[in-house]
Formats: sequence, structure tokens, C-alpha cells
Amino acid sequence: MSDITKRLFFGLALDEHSKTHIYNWLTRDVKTYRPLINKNNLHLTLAFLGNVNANDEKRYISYAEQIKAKSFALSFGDTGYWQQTGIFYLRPSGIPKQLDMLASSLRNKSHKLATYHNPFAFNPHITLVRGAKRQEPTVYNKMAPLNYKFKQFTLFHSTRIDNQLTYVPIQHFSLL
Ligand code: 3AM
Repeated sequence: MSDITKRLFFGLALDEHSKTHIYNWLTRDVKTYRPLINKNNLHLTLAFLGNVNANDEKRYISYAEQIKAKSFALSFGDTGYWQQTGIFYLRPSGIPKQLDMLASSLRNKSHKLATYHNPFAFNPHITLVRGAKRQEPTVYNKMAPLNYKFKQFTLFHSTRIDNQLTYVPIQHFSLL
């Protein structure tokens, strides 16, 4: 049974109102030759965990349940672009230390359980478009700022449903 694995990651989910705010701007004010990310998949990744078996999934859940991290607010409005991966994203205007500490502890756990060793520094972002390597998306008007207080984080299963990449929440964990 432990041979069956799931692709998992910890992330920050957004509510419907915020996803609509982002998506309305994205469809109205951004031009790109690549498809936009599915609206339901908008999120901020804290730690990618790789392919995880059932035992390690339980270990991740127990670990996350005992984390005592404070809630924090992020403000989004600015975009960024990584040419190498063609990822176009929203980035927070600042990185509170609570966010940095939360991501570090989750990423360290994946190193300890050896399901995934993240080679890059944590760089918080909300992916909007992937694979746009040939041309950076054009922003006609900046997004009106979105301020969001994160009161929980989530373990997600990254899977395909009806051939669509879908991030299914497995469990939410409260922030203080
Ligand atoms: O959408 P973002 O960039 O937040 O890119 C994947 C996505 O992040 C990332 O995990 C999130 C949920 O799928 N991801 C997927 N495969 C990855 C890998 N091999 C990865 N991150 C690092 N290494």
C-alpha cells in the first residue's frame, strides 16, 4: 500500500472573492499567448513535497497539526516573470517573517522525510500563467491591490480530474 503515492504540496488557499478579483483583472488586463491558470487553482505554494506515500502523508499531517504559527496578511498587486520557466505571477509587496518561518519549517520537513529536496530559496508567488517562455505576458493595467489575511494553510493533492490539473485540499491547518 505504501507504494501508492500522491503528489502533495502545502500552500495557501484563497477565497472565492479573491480568486474572482484576480481572475477578472487577468482576463481583462493581461494579454498572453499561453492559457491562463485555471481560476480554481490560484494559490500560493509554501512547500512542494514531491510524490508521497500514505505513511509519509500521515507524518506530514501530524507535523502540520502541531505547528504554532501566527496568521499574517499579504498584499498583492505587483507581477513578476521568470523567463526560464515562463512563469508569470503575482508577488506579495512584502514577506512577513511568519510566512517565511512557516514555509521554512514545511520545506525542512520535506528534506527530513526525504520526499523532496527543494533546490531553490522560497520565493512566494501566485502563478497566473505557465510556460510563456517565448514572450512575457503584457499587463495593460495593474491589478487593484488585494489584501488578504491568511488564517490557515492547506495540504493539497495535485492530481488530474477529467484530464484537468486540479489541486484537491486534503486538510486545512489553523494559524494562530
Ligand atoms: O504554481 P506554483 O509555482 O506555486 O510549480 C508547481 C506549483 O507551484 C510546484 O508545486 C506547485 C503545485 O504543483 N511544483 C511542481 N513540481 C515541482 C517540482 N518538481 C514543483 N516545485 C518544485 N519542484
